[in-house]
Amino acid sequence: MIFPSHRDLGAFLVRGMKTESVFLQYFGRRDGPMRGRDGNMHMGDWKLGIGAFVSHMADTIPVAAGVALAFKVRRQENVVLCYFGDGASSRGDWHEGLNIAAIMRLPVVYLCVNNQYAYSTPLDKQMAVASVAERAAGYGMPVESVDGNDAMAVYSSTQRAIARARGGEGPSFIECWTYRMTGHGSHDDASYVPDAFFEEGKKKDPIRRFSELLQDSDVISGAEAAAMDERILVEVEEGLRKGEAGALPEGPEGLLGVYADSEESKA
Ligand SMILES: Cc1ncc(C[n+]2csc(CCOP(=O)(O)OP(=O)(O)O)c2C)c(N)n1
Repeated sequence: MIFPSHRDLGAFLVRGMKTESVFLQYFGRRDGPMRGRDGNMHMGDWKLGIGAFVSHMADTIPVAAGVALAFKVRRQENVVLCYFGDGASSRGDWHEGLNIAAIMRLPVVYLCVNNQYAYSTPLDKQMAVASVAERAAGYGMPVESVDGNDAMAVYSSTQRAIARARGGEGPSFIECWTYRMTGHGSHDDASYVPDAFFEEGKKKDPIRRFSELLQDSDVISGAEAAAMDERILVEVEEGLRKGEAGALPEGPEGLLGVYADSEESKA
């Protein structure tokens, strides 16, 4: 089960969410994953094993521990993979969640997307230690720091952490160092970020690097990579069209599932 956050669109897609569902969600349409009742990125799909987050901050950290506890009590082999940003690690619920997961040796992998800014706050202005991993290590779990722009490094580290969780060794923490290549959102011109940061990030572009790796190791050819880019563009255009064409929820539908006694929760 995964609990992605607002920078983890790739995780939603890999887990099986359709591109068109993402657009339906962004446009607040009734056929989107949250049926037009929640913010653009606040989406999940229980059937796909994707938990929705309440805020961008650390609220899913203890929830992930709770789901992992359920897996453990039921003796299921499942593992929870929980994503968050560096800024989330400055919130109280982050610390409480990691602590309980460590004490109870729960099968959860905490994955920090450390893009070195929390909104406009650089790392050294939100923590007196040099990394989020140092915070996690203090709760007594194995930590790994990886180049978050190296797909294979992230994959290997995650596989090791999942194996530990399945083997009953409890939670792990992975810090993926990366770059946020824009402002926090479209309203933010990122004028507080030095140019050198973006230049460094550009050199380490994870998509280009992974594509080159696949081509250099003869997994795909240059022509196949180009065809894949084309296919993705078509899929995005189609998703956008379907998203825009979707119907909005009718007034009363907006309340379905919101309260415990609503029709949807009874069903
Ligand atoms: C409870 C709550 N507090 C504040 C916000 C506003 N907010 C959204 S994202 C964010 C910063 C997140 O920082 P980080 O976890 O580092 O992720 P980033 O967006 O930098 O990748 C803040 C303060 C919020 N959405 N919810």
